[in-house]
Amino acid sequence: MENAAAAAMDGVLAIDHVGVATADLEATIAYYRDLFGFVEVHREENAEQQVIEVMLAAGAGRPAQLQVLAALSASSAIHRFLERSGPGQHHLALRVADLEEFTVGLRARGLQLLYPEARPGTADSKINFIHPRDAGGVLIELVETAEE
Ligand code: MC0
Repeated sequence: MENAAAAAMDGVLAIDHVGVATADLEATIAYYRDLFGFVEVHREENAEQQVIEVMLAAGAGRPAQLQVLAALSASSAIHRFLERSGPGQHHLALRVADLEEFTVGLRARGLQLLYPEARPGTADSKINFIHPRDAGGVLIELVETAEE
């Protein structure tokens, strides 16, 4: 992992969400709802990623977001993750102001992103990823949310 302290990237706005992989979507949703009061705020199938994802939120202004993910097919990264590691924390999503600008900055620092171009994410967002081997074992998603 690169030590970028001397020239930190500008443009991270928030932790957008934490992704949780599961083979049992409804049981996982019920767990976070019944124990912590998370409510479902969005549900979507992402054909490109081959996932169904459900965004859960808690807190006034919904600062806490969890994205529960299940695989739609064996070609999904979520399927591979579940096979290898079982259910659990899958990725950390950082919300950035401008994904294109941010990725240009990362590439200038020699970092590789998984996709050459941003891809569609939840609720019309744009997403890209940094591989866990380049990020201390954490799959980092970068997300630019759609204009409200
Ligand atoms: C794999 N590894 C992980 C990991 N997935 N480490 C931490 N967190 C994860 N989620 C580690 C393995 O343990 C292994 O470590 C190494 O990575 C294997 O690398 P690989 O051969 O490239 O493994 P693959 O084939 O499982 O692919 C990993 C990769 C994949 C990150 C490239 O998961 C991927 O393409 N992710 C991006 C897309 C994605 O995650 N989609 C689902 C969320 P060792 O130490 O054994 O080498 S879609 C989403 O989230 C959207 C809907 C949204 O938010 O809007």
